[in-house]
Amino acid sequence: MHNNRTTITQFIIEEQRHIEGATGDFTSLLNDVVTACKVISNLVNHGALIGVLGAAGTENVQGEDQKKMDVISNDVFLKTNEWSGHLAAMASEEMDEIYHIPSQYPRGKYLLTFDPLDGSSNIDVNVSVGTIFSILRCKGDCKHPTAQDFLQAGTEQVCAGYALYGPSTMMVLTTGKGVNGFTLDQNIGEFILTHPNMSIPEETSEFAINASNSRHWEAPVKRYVDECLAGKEGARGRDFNMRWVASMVAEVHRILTRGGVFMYPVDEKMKAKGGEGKLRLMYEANPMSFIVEQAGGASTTGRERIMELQPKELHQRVPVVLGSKKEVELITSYHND
Ligand code: AHM
Ligand code: MG
Repeated sequence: MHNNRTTITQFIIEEQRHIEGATGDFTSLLNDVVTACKVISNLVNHGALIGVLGAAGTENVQGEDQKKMDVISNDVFLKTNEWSGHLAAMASEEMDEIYHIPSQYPRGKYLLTFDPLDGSSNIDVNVSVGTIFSILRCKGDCKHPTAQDFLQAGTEQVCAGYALYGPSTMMVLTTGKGVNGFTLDQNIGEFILTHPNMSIPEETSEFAINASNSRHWEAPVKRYVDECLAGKEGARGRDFNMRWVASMVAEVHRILTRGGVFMYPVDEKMKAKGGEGKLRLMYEANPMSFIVEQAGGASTTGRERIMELQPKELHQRVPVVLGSKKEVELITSYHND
């Protein structure tokens, strides 16, 4: 039974064989990203036993308190990926500026962006967290990259993926040819293909939104949620279920598994402060949109397709509505009414 299992390495190499002119650089880069996620998975698993829970006592560029594991996982990602020669630079939710590859290592043609520990408010309560990453091509001067080189629309992504540190550790990936899920076999230290060709059902009766913000919501969001809550007796004519894990990776994984819609919209409170949303375009919204679209779902800001946005700055935030296609289209139509 164990002989015909496909490891993630085998899967990536076999995919590469179909790409004319592929040098193996991308395959090797992706392998390092996988290794970084395995290291983070191991740290998260050991938690309090190795003293990695709790606050770091620092803030990130957005003024959010960092957890110890935010800082540690960021470092794991940098150290695991800086030496290979495949990257021109990296950018992370947890770092103010882009990370230049140290001078002792060669520089390559790819850019890596990541949220090393998404949903980290969950880490101390032992609820699922994850890592989100995206790979872009460096189109400028790869020897001297700047933040500007990262400002590419989501449609330019070469690869996006996430690792989910839940009851089991999973890796879900797309390179633009569908979405595949792998489960970490802890005994052999390899991700095994367990969820080939993941696809999101078009329709759903499950939504996810942080309802504690409801008094600040814009009218279209209120309308959608009210109609869901009205259930069978309301405009939708059926009952809806609600979930909120506060861990985008876990929410997207649920949607890839059984459908649903996830929203972190812009609201009046954010707008009053000049804000445009909570989630970050480069580290969260774009990679997740790529995955969701590749699985047959849709992803918008409520108004426009996220993947087509031209990023203005590295740490830009955007409203996010993603998941089952028909529901996302409905919510988007309410905004554009
Ligand atoms: P983080 O990257 O700092 O962990 O924040 C992003 C997270 C998402 O995973 C999640 O969807 C959202 O923030 C939860 O926000 P809230 O605490 O407002 O419910
Ligand atoms: Mg995050």
